[in-house]
Amino acid sequence: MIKNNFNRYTVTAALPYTNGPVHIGHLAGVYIPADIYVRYLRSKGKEVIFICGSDEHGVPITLKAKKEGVTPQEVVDKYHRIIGDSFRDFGISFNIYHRTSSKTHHQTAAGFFTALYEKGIFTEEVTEQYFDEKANQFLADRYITGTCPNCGNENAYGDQCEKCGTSLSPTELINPKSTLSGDKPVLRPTKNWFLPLDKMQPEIEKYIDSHKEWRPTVYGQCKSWLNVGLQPRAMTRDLDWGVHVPLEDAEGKVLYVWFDAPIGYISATKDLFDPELNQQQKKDFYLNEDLKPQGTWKDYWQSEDSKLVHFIGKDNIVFHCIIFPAVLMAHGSFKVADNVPANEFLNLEGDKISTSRNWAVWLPEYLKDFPDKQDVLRYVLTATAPETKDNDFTWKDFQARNNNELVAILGNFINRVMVLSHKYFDGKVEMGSPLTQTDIEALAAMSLFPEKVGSSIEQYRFREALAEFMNLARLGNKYLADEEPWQIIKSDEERVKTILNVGLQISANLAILMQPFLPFTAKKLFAMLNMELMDWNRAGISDLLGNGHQLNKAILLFDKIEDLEIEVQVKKLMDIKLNNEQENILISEAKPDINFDQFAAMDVRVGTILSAEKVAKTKKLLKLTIDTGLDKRIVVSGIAEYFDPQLIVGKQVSIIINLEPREIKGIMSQGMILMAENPDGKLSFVSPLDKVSNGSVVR
Ligand code: B3M
Ligand code: ZN
Repeated sequence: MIKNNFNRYTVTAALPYTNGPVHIGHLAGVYIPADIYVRYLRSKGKEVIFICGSDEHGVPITLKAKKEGVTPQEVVDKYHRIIGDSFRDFGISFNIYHRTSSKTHHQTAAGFFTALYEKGIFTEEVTEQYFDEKANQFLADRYITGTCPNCGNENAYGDQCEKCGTSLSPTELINPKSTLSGDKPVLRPTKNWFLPLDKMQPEIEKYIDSHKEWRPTVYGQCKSWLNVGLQPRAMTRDLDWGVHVPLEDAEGKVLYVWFDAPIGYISATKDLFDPELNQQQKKDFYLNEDLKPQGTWKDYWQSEDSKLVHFIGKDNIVFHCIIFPAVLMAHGSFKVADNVPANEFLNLEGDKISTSRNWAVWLPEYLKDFPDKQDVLRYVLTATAPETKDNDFTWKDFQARNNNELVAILGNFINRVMVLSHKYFDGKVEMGSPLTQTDIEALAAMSLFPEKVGSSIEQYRFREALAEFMNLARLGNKYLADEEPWQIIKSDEERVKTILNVGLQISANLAILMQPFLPFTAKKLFAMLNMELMDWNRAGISDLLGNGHQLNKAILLFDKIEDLEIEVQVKKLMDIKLNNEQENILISEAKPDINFDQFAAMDVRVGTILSAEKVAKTKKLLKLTIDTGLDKRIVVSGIAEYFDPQLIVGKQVSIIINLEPREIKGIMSQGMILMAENPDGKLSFVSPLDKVSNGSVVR
């Protein structure tokens, strides 16, 4: 189990940008693994603080404000609440969910900058930065995109390429473009303060090299950047939204969001331990007063006997493993992370989750459609977590895991033990005939699970830990199926008492071990077993429920999810995909205006296709015979790729009959069929909805 000399734990989860709700990718990538880890440590009786909050600065916020026509403060106030509520609703058990627009954070982040400035850490440089003349502002971070010099991704941002994770400066982008005006920006001189990561490389390298136990994806990415060589990075920006640079000659400049945001973990910890926090602040920061951490904020950030773990997504590795540690090392009074178990990305139905394309399962919407099924989502997102590679969430798999694992294995076992205990012994825990060898082996096997599950959690292998947990439920099911109490109740009641006793002890152990993964279900199970919540250290014991213990009523812990519920979700996503395709399609520009006479000169009639055949040696042409109501004529039309000649005979079409005849492939064509061309190139006939006479005038 936990073999180390840490007395307390500081666990942080990446601060989500408050530019939109959180979705299943956030939960899978960061917040569920972090919550499992923290709940486990608390269950082990460890001193833990779980820190998070809203990342309220940076260009994502100001872009959203511009898009919604509101102020950045209004954006962050709106989404801080939405996100904080979602985390609460899904049982993400932060001690505090803080926010970087808070006074404490501005003071703390500015204080960090001043401390480094006064130590002469920063280099002050006037450099050429990209400027958008139309928008009249400098272009930092997500205000500018271009091609990543490292991997060729054409949508890299001015500070980072999300595809390969590399940290960038705008001037490193190839073919830079302003995201405000779309124009090619110009270069203008401006002063900023740089963190000399190049000079700090030896110290940073020593730190990274001391953590070969980190996930290979994390350690490997850090080493690849170190091998390329770290570059100085500007820690200030020419922006107006953020923490103002606390210097005289820094008008109109704020701290780089990735300088200030990780310091948000420290600001949040300060407020967590601030006894002067008022009710409004406690509410705004989602302060969990049921959790009463001991000590002071410094115990968690400035003493080596506290373990610091950052839970993040892979696109945040450079900031948490290189830049933030460099800032902390430069400051000198803070410890740096002991581990950074970054997850890869979760895709949705085979496509990358995207806020801008609304390609996501948003948490508020999930809860509306699946109220009281938070644990089902927690279970599925843990079982399919992208711990070592990107993974895919599908609604079919969601339904399958609920029905075939939670209902059929875990729920079924507990329900059978509970129902039989009530049916045969009025819900009392009884001990009948002595334990058999099989019973002893089952209980012995059960006693190994706390270590098996716990050890995987401590190594940040949460998928494996959950699978081990489910193996205990499988063990219970097998034990019951082998012992068949329902078969022998008439012949050997004393034996059945013992069998159900063993089954109940396994159920009680499942309740303890499920707490980190399925906190809502654990609560229901403890209530059903009429047990108080128990810590991990009680797990493995085979008499958690003493003889005579009275169980409460049996309730179903999980229920089946029907096909229709899933079809609704899949249809919702397909509609989003279709809508995106429609939006992305470039509708051709309108032609110049004409006057009425020009329009009236065209003579368009309804006609019927009498015959159709392919024109020899062509791919696209059909030779049609059309009854125009005035005559029967030949028209050659470029629709062969879209229509089978046999299937369009008898179809009514709109035809221009006074178009000058043209010879096409040796055939005299007398007119033109009107077709609607979808932006994706697909053709459709322009026909009257109802059957009309041939020769009817289209006006
Ligand atoms: N706001 C999350 C992101 O990159 C970023 C994390 C900050 S953690 C200090 O989406
Ligand atoms: Zn890249």
